[in-house]
Amino acid sequence: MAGGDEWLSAQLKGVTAKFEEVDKDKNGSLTMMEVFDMLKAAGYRGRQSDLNRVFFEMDKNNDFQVTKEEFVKCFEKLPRPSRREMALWTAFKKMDKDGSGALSKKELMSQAVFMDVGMNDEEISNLIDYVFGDSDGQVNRH
Ligand SMILES: [Ca+2]
Ligand SMILES: [Ca+2]
Repeated sequence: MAGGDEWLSAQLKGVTAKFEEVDKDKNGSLTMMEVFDMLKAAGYRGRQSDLNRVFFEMDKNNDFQVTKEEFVKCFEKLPRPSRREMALWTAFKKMDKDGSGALSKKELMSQAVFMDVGMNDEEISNLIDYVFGDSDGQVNRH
């Protein structure tokens, strides 16, 4: 599937789940429902058809189960900026406790500098702009 990996990386932006946490019934593989729950818990608001597609992109051998191997492979493919983006999303979700979906960029940066992402303030600022879009200093969840 051409461009599938890039598309998948974009869909999984903000997902930081561990396989063991996603595998709710601890049977060593993920069902479609378990994958959907993971995405929704991460704030994913895609259409059902996109959720389906995420699952099948992860399920490489099409047996309707995502094994740990398939899961890990999928996340290993995420390029490094996506991992940084994920760290930002995690910080964003932590701070946005009231679920308003908006934080000031300054607030987000004050949180971000405490994270071990190996970036200076300017890089973090640029990344925030890249991930969330710069809208007059307010950061809004998509
Ligand atoms: Ca399971
Ligand atoms: Ca599979």
